[in-house]
Amino acid sequence: MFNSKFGSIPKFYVRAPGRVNIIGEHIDYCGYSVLPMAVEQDMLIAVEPVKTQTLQLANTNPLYPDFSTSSNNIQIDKTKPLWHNYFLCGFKGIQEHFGLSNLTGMNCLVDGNIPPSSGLSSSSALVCCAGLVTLTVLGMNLSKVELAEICAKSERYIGTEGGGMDQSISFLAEEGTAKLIEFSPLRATDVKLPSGAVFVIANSCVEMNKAATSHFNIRVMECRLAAKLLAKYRGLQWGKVLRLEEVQSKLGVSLEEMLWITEDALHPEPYSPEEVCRCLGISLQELRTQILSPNTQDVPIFKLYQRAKHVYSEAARVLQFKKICEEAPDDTVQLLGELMNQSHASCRDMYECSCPELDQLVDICRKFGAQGSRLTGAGWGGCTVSLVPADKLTSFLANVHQAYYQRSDRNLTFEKQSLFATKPGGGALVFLEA
Ligand code: ADP
Ligand code: NG1
Repeated sequence: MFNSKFGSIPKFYVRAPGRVNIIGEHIDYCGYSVLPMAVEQDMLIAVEPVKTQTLQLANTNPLYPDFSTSSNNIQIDKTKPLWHNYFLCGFKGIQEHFGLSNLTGMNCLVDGNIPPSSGLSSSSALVCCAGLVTLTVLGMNLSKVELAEICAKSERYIGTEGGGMDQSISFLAEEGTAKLIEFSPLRATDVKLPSGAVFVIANSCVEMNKAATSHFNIRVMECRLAAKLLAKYRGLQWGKVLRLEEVQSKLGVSLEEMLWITEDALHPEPYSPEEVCRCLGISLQELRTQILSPNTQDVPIFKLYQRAKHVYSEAARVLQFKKICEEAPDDTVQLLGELMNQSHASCRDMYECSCPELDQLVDICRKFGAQGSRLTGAGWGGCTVSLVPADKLTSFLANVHQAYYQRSDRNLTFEKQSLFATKPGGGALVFLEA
């Protein structure tokens, strides 16, 4: 296909994987650690550097049209998350890191098999893959941590205010182990998953593109406002506080204490923008221009109590999950499953990032033998991850297939990528011709 598109052959190939987040949802952008693993599915790009300053992109999937631009005038349209814009995020991130305004051109053919908009990070895999392609064309070197940080920052050019989980695991993943990803400074620690059980991904087949809606950024902004109100309540300099984790570290208290402080400082009724302004002593204009993102300026209510409660409790569950994996008691699988179930309940009730199909799929997975099941990734659609005892795997897959995917009222086209067991996969790689 490369040959028929560009009339030449690729000089090298780059792959970057998607991921499944086992536990720790919507807390990376609040500064808290998360526990993902890379999946086998990935983005693969065939590349030929060229002497002209033209960047030509093609895709093996006809859903994604060809695109061409000058490599020294990269424009990323935040209002339309077209596929090539994700490539441009990675490209621009590396270009800016090295302070280059003129880059050589390249021909690229992209091939991806991560289900899009399903919580398995197809977008970040594309951004990371494009970043590594650009680095390789330039003949420069960066550490995996630097690459992950650059790509996390540059994916925000698409308009979403994500944390760094997806880009970090795409670069730092290693086959056979999940990772605890910690931020500021970014680091990844192996987490040995229990033997005797497998993680199964099931796609609800409801797609949710983060950049095309404001759901995701509203949550980021609610957490930001909650952090500011909590900081102000406890007499901290709240102006520069952006993340809930900063409040905890500045106060030097435990996550459990942060839950009590949230109870005291915030009320469960939604906050209007006017009330937020009164609490912080700022004008509506300041709230809009100095705190909120462009696509959240007209949000009528903010649920600060619920979001903060989710974040602090989910951050604690991640640490408990890791501890149980390390200590490996006899009932490890049951204990991990309970934490996953609690995580789903908190995502559904406090963070409101589930949807009826995901809730139903989680129930079906539990009914047919999962010790724990939860939505994974941003939510509002996409996939669930379930912890299933290995001896129940075959019957689990058959029963879930029948109960969720074969219902005539659902009209789903079931594909192999919709329901599968997964193991921790390796991170991004460059394949050079010998
Ligand atoms: P995810 O949770 O998978 O990261 P997003 O909604 O953030 O979902 O991003 C999905 C977008 O990523 C798609 O709309 C598309 O623009 C891009 N994308 C995903 N897979 C591919 C692919 N194989 N080729 C090109 N672009 C892709
Ligand atoms: P996905 O599942 O790729 O939409 C998003 C964010 C993550 C994280 C999760 C929720 C991006 C690129 N990714 O992931 O950083 O916040 O949601 O845990 O914004």
